[in-house]
Amino acid sequence: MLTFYSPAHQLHHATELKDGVLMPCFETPSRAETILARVREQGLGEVLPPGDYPAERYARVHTPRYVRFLEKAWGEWSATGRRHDALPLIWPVRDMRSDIEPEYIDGKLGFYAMDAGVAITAGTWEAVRGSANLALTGMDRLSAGGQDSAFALCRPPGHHAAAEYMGGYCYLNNAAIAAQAGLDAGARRIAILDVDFHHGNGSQSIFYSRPDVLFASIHGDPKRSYPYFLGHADEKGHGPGEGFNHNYPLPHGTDWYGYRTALEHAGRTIATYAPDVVVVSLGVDTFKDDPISHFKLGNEDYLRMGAAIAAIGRPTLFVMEGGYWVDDIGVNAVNVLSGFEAAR
Ligand code: SP5
Ligand code: ZN
Repeated sequence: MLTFYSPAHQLHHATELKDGVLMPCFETPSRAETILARVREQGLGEVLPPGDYPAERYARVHTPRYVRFLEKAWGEWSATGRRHDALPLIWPVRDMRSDIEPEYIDGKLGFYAMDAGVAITAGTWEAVRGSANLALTGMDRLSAGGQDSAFALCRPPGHHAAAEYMGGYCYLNNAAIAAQAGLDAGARRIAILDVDFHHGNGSQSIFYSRPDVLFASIHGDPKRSYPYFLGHADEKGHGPGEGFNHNYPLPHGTDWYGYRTALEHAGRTIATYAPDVVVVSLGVDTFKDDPISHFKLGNEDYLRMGAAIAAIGRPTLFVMEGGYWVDDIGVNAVNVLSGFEAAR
């Protein structure tokens, strides 16, 4: 399997507000480096750089004003004399306005964010573009034919980012950008299978009213888990998208036996949809030792997960999302890919 990787991710190394304290982000550069080392150690296949793409490609699923904000945010923040990471501190809720973009950077940060886990630093935009370009390059290789799978080693992750907001360590939605690129290259239908511990609220939101991208997500029940406000089982899609959104919220403590049932159901739903490509939002924060999550998968379960994804039987693009127990992140992520290949 081809892996797409760029060292640009190292330019993004941020802080987050957690447990009421500003601390180093769980989402660290060492995550991607550990996965890359494991890809090489296991001889998964060639490691290739991303192509370059204009920002218009991101604006196929994000609004142009949001993409512009991401590009300019650090410059606007640092022009006010501040040198530490830019973090939002006020958010528009319920009945506040979302039509008028604030002019001042402090207002913009909150306007375009869902939480305080998305610091913007001097290198964030370069890293974020690089990450999205990896997903685009992977999809382009699948669309060109000759490959039936690829791995975009994306960092920062993407699935919490929606058309017009960032959140949960995510800025551009790499999986959604790739899915749209597949359609733009001629695919009729794409399915996104999201196996990250957290609900992929951004991906769901982007495609909620569309029948050409089916979204299926297996995740910690939002009644008790981040992102709390989306990801319930009754969210089925809207209008022409009705019936093309499938959520599988599972309780804290879920192990492989509980997980497998949901994964097989999601797999059958996707196989019936018969997409031209499956995009897997590959988070391995379902691991038993993950510091911020609550499932109980073990190392070998990721081989089984890969085999279950292979059973869907469609060309597949894996896009890296979360996973914060860095000691095992390489083993677990690559186990999914090896399990997939072994079952093909
Ligand atoms: C891509 C991805 O996996 N994003 C996850 C973002 C989760 N952010 C909020 C986590 C809050 C966890 N709080 C637990 C504190 C443990 N001391
Ligand atoms: Zn996650």
